[in-house]
Amino acid sequence: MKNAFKVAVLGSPRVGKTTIIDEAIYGNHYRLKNPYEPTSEDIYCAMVEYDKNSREKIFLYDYGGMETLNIDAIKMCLSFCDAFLVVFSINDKESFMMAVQIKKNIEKLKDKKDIPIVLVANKMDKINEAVINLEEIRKWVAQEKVKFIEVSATDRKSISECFIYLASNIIFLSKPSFSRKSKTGSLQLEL
Ligand SMILES: Nc1nc2c(ncn2[C@@H]2O[C@H](COP(=O)(O)OP(=O)(O)OP(=O)(O)O)[C@@H](O)[C@H]2O)c(=O)[nH]1
Ligand SMILES: [Mg+2]
Repeated sequence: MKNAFKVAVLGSPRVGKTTIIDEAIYGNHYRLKNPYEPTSEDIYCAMVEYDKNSREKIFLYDYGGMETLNIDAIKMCLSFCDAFLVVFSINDKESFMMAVQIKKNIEKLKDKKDIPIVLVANKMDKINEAVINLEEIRKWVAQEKVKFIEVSATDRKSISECFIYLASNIIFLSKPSFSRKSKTGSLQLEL
């Protein structure tokens, strides 16, 4: 088994990619309380413990939001990543269109590589401002056989579902808990 798994986090600007990662790892609401800071590119390292004696590293590649579809970036991620988190925000219709384009292009360009894609609908706490029909999206993803998770970065439990799915699909986790650590923080997630 490989000793480091790599997950690319893609989507439009401002959909909450960095906040989701930050809240999962640090849980300090920093990005929820402070002004928005666009990402250029950051890499987070999480240590996944899947039983007492076994652990795996996951690297999360947090890219700046795509204003327009960036095929080269998708190709570059496909060349080294094991999975994708594709994020959109439920109060931003364009971000959903972008997420669909990203997903389609990953599937088109992935060749025969088996690569999990998690489509993440973020900002569920802003359901009153939703501009997309979630019911239609749920039906669509069921046909597409893509994993779809509805989260709010304000709700750490919902976010953990993304990482639980990734862990169990990339690392084939079968044990009931894992911890993740980064340069400056750590987190225990109960599965
Ligand atoms: N209410 C609410 N605000 C959120 C949520 N997630 C992120 N935000 C806010 O949305 C803004 C953008 O979040 P970021 O995490 O910086 O978005 P991003 O996708 O990383 O943006 P780029 O780095 O530009 O691509 C910030 O002001 C966050 O506080 C959420 O679930 N609910
Ligand atoms: Mg960001």
